[in-house]
Amino acid sequence: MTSSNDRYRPGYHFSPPTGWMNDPNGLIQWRGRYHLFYQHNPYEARWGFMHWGHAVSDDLMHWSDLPLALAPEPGSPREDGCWSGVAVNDGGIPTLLYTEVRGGVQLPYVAVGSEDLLTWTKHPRNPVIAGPPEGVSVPGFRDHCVWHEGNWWYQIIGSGIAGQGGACFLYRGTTLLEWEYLGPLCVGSVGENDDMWECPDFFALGDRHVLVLSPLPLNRAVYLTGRYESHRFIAEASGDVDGSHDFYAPQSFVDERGRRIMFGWLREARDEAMQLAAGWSGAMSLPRLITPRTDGRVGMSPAPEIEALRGAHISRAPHDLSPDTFVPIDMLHGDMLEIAATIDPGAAQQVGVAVFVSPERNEETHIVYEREPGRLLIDRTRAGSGYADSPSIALPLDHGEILNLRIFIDRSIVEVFANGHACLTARVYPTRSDSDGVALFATGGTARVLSFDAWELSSSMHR
Ligand code: DQQ
Repeated sequence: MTSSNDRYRPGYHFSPPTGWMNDPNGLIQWRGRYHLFYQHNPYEARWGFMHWGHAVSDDLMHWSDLPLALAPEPGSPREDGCWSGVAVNDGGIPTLLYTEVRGGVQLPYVAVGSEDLLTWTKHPRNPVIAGPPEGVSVPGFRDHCVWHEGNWWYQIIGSGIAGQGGACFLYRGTTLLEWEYLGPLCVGSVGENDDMWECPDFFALGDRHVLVLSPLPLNRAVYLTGRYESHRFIAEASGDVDGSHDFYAPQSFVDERGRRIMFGWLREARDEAMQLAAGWSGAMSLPRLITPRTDGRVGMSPAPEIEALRGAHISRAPHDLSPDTFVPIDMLHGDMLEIAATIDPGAAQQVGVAVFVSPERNEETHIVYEREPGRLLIDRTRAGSGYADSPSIALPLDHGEILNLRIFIDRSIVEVFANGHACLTARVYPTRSDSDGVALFATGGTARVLSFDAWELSSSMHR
């Protein structure tokens, strides 16, 4: 199989031209155009020999591949290379801050770009920080978030402190080449027994600050919200960026319109042999708008640019869903769809949408709201050939609150946005060519569908 004829290759979520992709890196809008860099092994669909891949878009949706941006030193072992980092505008000079791994040692590096962002030169003064803070035993020292405030550049680097949990170390400098250590921005556990906080992303949102983390061994993305005072972050609340392990290592940036936009890595949920045979691995989430909310949660919704991909449309008038019914939506078939539904769960214990449904229902994937315990889940136990579990996220609805779903399916991706704040993603691999139906269902009581719209979405990859 080549990478181009794989039925699981997404049509409108970005995936690498060939080989392996993981974390989004260096997200920036530069001279009007959106640039997406990413962790990339161009040689095979497996992690290693890490380069930075590069793609560009005018609208966050249609991406064109550009030449590799960063490469490991020639002859490097698999574990060495150019790991995650960010892009900043340093007084008009595009600059990357990232982790270069040499001989297994993780080092903060700077690379300076040409005006067109096509050529990157590793700075002769690298590494710009010699190593982790003195006297601290750390499991890793990698991944960067950099911002400008007053006359200073600040950056945090992901790490951990033995016996205390994950950690972000905070630095400050007048240039991007010299950094003074200020202490830990934050230390602790978000999951159980956090060891290492990967890919920290720290920003102001409304009247609070948000620290997005990818902690190990939890291995999925979470956020803390709280106060940033005297170079310390005091967490007051937490939440999931996405309920699934299939979404990891997100990074956000602010575009020229002032919108905070996040991408995350959608890793595969099929075994390595299948990824190697397919010749590609990994996709990006849709761009997510990150917004403040009055309930303390972090708001997340798909960037409206997705609507430009909409084609044929169907809708259904409001109607009841009787208990224990499964109602196929006639005329709605496909593997690249957007579905928008508002549903009053009423007396139902479960209500939801089934996608990738085969005619005899021996393959199907369910997106389910469960009243008790108040959660959204994606049941992929009969989805096809990939992992057969049911990732979930808490979604407690207040009395009378309406379930508001935006569901995006894209060949092997199900990405769900619920009620403006709960996101849940799953990779699925239906095996039958006719697993393309959509249905509504309810159990345990009657629910009412208040609105139902679906669109075919077109492909957005320029290759
Ligand atoms: N991936 C990168 C690291 C990061 C991890 C290496 C998260 O920089 O910590 O590919 O997926």
